[in-house]
Amino acid sequence: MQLLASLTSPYARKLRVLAHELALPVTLVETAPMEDGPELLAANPLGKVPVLMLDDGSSVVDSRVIAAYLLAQAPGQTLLATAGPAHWHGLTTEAIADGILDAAINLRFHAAQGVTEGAWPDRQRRAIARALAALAGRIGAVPGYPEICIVIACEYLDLRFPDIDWRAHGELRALQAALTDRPSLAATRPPG
Ligand SMILES: N[C@@H](CCC(=O)N[C@@H](CS)C(=O)NCC(=O)O)C(=O)O
Repeated sequence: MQLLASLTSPYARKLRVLAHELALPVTLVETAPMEDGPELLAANPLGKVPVLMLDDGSSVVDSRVIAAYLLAQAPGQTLLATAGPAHWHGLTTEAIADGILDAAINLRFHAAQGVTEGAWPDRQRRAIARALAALAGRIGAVPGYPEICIVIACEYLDLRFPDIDWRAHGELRALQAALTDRPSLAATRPPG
């Protein structure tokens, strides 16, 4: 399997961590989405990364769908409950963490056009603040995939929005500190 992704994509990082954790044969193919390369557009009409290319030539798009696919390749995995309330709780945690990424990337695109203040950026920042507070209350006793998603979102804020003080939430600070040396996370940290 090949993962079309950039090294800084936080969505792709979730999947690179999963591949590492589950010892799945996933090769990273560095792909810059904004270049609109023909391989990417053929695999994902949305022109976004990450995309997982399967060995039969078909593609799986969107990080949450790809994550579900990778988890399904590892029967017996313990990173995400496979059914029941814990399953839906975990997926909801992932969705909230992804929502932080969505809002942060939205802020970046607007900033690139000179829009850093006003109703829309303020709305994104409020969403990030609420989501961080919510995630602080959703951390499970045994860190798994949902907790990995939380750490990836927090570290992405460090990379792009260091002014957003997610460490004000002691639970998030403790989680990131506990997971920082986990090999899968250490191996996928974005370059500077
Ligand atoms: N919901 C998508 C979001 C993916 C996404 O926004 N990726 C960014 C890179 S981090 C991208 O490809 N942006 C290019 C674009 O929006 O055109 C996912 O979870 O995979």
